[in-house]
Amino acid sequence: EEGDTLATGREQGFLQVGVANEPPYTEITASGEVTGVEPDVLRAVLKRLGIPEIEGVITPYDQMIPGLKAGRWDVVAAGLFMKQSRCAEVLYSEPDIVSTESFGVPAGNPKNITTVKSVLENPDVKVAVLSGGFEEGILKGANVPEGQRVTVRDGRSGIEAVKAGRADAFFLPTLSLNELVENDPSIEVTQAVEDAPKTGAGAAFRKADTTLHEEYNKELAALKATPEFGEILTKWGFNPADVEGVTTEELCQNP
Ligand code: 6CS
Repeated sequence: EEGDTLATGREQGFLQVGVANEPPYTEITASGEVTGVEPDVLRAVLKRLGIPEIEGVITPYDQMIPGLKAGRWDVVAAGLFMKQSRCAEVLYSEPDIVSTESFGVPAGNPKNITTVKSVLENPDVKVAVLSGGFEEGILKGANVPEGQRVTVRDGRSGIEAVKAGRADAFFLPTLSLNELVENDPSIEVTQAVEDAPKTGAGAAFRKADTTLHEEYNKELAALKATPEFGEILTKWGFNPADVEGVTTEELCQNP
């Protein structure tokens, strides 16, 4: 079975992909279509590899790598941001997006939460994060005490935690927060957090899938050279220039 996922995908005509439902990174439409910037880039690259379809499996961020390793899906395309511990467990493609983090806070930002440092400096502040998410890792890495962290299961629950006063802020990617509070003037989204690491992602494969990984990177590079790549990113609100020149090697150094 080692490294045969590319062959299997070509035979069956699809791969199973671990996704969240967190627009604009991932979005499952009412009709069940798997979309969002990451599945759309994945689909475009897999087409070039002779795999016409993808089948999405929705899963929390903390289950994406365990499920990939256990064979519950063949690839993760969810904006699973690269960092040392994750890079040690999967084979990441070259990055297809680079983005930013923000805090979702009550309008007016009464506790003035703008940076990780501002959370550390105010022990009264509680911040909601997704369980096992990149943002939880940032807070842990900065030694933000456990009592200042509130774990939530998805984007909706994070916003609810802030609205109910169980948390003073929700730490999540800027674009995800923007989507969540689009029609909700009671929550505002801060500027990009300056002291957060660079949030870049690509497709994540099993370590044994070296052929798929290699072929994927070739076709991703080819796709990046066409207008289609920029069109996919801008459609979802990402700037294609942000990923230019950024490498997996660099992003995998994130703590
Ligand atoms: O990589 C992660 O864990 C994070 N990625 C996204 C796109 N949203 C939240 C999650 O924590």
